Formats: sequence, structure tokens, C-alpha cells
Amino acid sequence: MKHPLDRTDIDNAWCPGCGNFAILKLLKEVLTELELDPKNTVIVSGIGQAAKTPYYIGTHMFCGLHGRALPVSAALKLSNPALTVIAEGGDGDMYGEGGNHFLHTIRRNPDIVHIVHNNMVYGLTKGQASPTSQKGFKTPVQVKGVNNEPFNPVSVALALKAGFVSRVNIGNYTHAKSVLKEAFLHKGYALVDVFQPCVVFNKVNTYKWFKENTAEIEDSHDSSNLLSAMQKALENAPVPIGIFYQTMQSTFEENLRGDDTRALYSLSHDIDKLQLLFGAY
Ligand SMILES: Cc1ncc(C[n+]2csc(CCOP(=O)(O)OP(=O)(O)O)c2C)c(N)n1
Ligand code: SF4
Repeated sequence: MKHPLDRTDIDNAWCPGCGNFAILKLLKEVLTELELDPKNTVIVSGIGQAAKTPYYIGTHMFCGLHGRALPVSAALKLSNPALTVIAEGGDGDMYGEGGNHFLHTIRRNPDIVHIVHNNMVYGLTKGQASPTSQKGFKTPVQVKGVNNEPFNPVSVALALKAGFVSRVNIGNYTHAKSVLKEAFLHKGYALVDVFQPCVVFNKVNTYKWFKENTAEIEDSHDSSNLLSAMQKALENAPVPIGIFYQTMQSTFEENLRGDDTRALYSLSHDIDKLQLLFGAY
């Protein structure tokens, strides 16, 4: 059935069965249920299969260079704090090509939601290993299997004291929905790493594999305790899913603009001062 956020003017290029479809559905449902106005919402992405998501949903969008969604998102939020800003893309895009921005965006803490479709492979470029590919994962390039330890986005985000750190499995839809909602309600940077099967190029980490190898974090976990969150983040048999850590801290835009939440475009600028500034460089 058609959802109000569906776009009918564009063809979808994803393979049948891809986990991206359920993430798209989830995002539409969460935006709708939280009554976030699409006219006030921007999804920013880079390059990849996951990074095509903003084309398929009726919000504003910006699709930029590979790995560069996060700095664009932070700048958007700074220039207009009233916007809901989402950065969305794949594990390669966000943790590989955009790895530097992942680190420094967390340090700045803009009030954005960061959704990473983590299929442990480069889908768009036909199945090379990504930073989160598991050791031993064989591809046409890594013919003897991946040598490197996989990148652990959750423990890295925790090491940088990100305000909201979570991981979900899209096959566990109801749980994923409750976590994504919390991410939107959190003020500050919120990471949602989403396990998402690539049914064409990753025949190891399938829907079944994610189901059998993940476990919801117990209710007894204290998500305000950074050390126990880190301990959880290092567990991998099974891999924990849920909210690892949540704490409130001042945001990028508050630190730079204080209480002034007006959109920059609505302010009147002193043209003479601007000319002076341009002239100085
Ligand atoms: C600077 C740069 N390097 C490499 C590429 C080629 N490239 C395009 S998409 C991609 C990988 C995308 O993988 P991921 O982000 O995991 O997304 P998926 O396609 O799996 O959703 C690569 C390496 C590029 N477009 N630009
Ligand atoms: S190649 Fe993989 S990630 Fe890309 S659309 Fe197909 S199933 Fe999805």
C-alpha cells in the first residue's frame, strides 16, 4: 500500500530481497509516527546502494560525494537548527571513505540521526570487502579471505563518548523501530548501525545469520554507564543489538550559536561587512 512519504516519480534500483527496503519502510514509519514534517526534514547521503535511500522518500535530500554526508549534515543543522537532519549511507561510505568524518562529527555532536546500512560488503561496486566485513570473508578481490579485524563502529563511537550509540538488526523490525524512534528523540548526534543483508554479494551474513548471531541487550543494562556500554560493544557471540549508551551533552549548534536558532537565510546580512571580509582574502 502507498505510504504518504513514497515517491512515485522514480524507479527503485535495489535488488528484490535487499535489506534496504525494510530500512526505508522503517524510516518512513518512524518519521510519520513521530509527526516529523517532511518539509522540515533533510536526508543527506553519499554514494552506494544505501546512499540511494533519500531518492525513494518524500523529504528534502542532498546527495554528495562518497563518504561526505556527515559534514554536510552538521552544516545544515548549524545553518537551520529547526530542521530534522538525517545522514544515511552504507558501512563502506560511512566507516571507510567517510571514516574521518565519522570521528570528528561525533566530537562536534550536531543534533542529527546517523543511519548506517551495515551489510558488511560494498554492494554498489559488486562485492568487495568493506571495513565491517568479517575476517575470512571471501570476495573476488579478497580471494583468500579478509585479513583485517572488522571495524567496530559501536566501540569507536563509545570511545569518542557519542551521546547516543545503538545497533539494530533490520530482521528484528519491531525492536529496530523502537531504537530508531529513541534516536530521533535524542538531542545530539545519534548513531544507529543497522544490520542489513545484501542478498547478492554477501552470502554469509544473511537474514538467518543476523537472526542467529544477534541478541537484544537485556533490560538490566545501564545505558548511562559508559564502561559497561564499552564492555557490551566488545561482545560478539552473539552480537548485542539495542541502545548501548545515551547521555546528554551540548550540541554543535548550541556551542556555536547559543540560543539563536533562527535559520541563517532569514537573517539580514550587513553587505558592507561581508564585502570587507571577502576583500581581506
Ligand atoms: C572516492 C570514491 N572512491 C570509491 C568509489 C567507488 N564506490 C562507489 S560505492 C562504493 C562502496 C559502497 O559501499 P557501501 O557504502 O558499503 O554501500 P552499499 O552499496 O553496500 O549500500 C565504492 C567503493 C567512489 N565512488 N568514490
Ligand atoms: S547489491 Fe546488495 S546492497 Fe545492493 S541492492 Fe542488491 S542486495 Fe541490496
